Amino acid sequence: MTRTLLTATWNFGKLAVERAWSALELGASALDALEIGINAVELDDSVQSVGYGGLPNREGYVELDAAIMDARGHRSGAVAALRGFRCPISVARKVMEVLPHALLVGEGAAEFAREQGFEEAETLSPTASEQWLRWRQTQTPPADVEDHHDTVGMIIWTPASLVVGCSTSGLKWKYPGRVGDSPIVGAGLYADEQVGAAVATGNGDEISRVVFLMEQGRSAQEACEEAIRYLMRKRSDAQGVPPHAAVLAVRADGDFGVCASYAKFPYALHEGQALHMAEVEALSPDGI
Ligand code: SD4
Repeated sequence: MTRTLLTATWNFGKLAVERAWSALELGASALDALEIGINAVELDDSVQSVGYGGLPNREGYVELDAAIMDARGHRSGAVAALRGFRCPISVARKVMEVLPHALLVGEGAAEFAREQGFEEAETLSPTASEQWLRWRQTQTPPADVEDHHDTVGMIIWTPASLVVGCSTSGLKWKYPGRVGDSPIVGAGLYADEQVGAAVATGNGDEISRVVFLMEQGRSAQEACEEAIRYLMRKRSDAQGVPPHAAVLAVRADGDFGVCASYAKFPYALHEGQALHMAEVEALSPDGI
């Protein structure tokens, strides 16, 4: 296979990259491989922050956000607060492919998914339901993402294609209708054929206040650091503690970058030879 790069967020990024890589080896397009990789995490009920198995909102409903972008043609599609479908990335892809719209939310997104023949299914797993019932006894305020952050975000680059996607159940116990950064093009993800692609994970209420830009001439690493530095500068609290956020980026020429506002952000990287798991340290607050 020609030079290829696949990268995905968090430890479950390994599963996404493995599945996507296998699909590419069998001749799948980058877009198909991306969907297959993300679907694997969405359907894994042990992942409590993505798809089936994700923790619900405060009323006990799982509301899923996902987005996909194909740099070629600068096309994108997204769904937010989608209930009743386990694979929101697939619905987001359909939005991109068949609608003249970029983002569908709530009941409109569900209606579209039904129309497109997606199967409705229970999205609240027994384990997530138990945890929600336990939380309901105490009703502690909706947690920050510190103990619950984990959007699956993936980028696939080949000399002929550049695609990016992400999928999440968002913050646990969130207010119904809350939408984070993930399905917002320019916040949760972005791709441009001439520039590159980026995908974020972390506290989406903070990330969505930042627009990730990879300017031509910067390395992917410099672009990631600039985005995280900007977030740390603008959104750190009075004690100087920054919001949790991390970003992966691949420039149009295949140059890779990663940066996080906190230590030990794990990600998966496959550059055509072997799959590596790695962890990045927090960006130093010096000079932000
Ligand atoms: C959100 N960014 O909905 C997502 C949550 C997340 O890792 O954890 N990302 O805010």
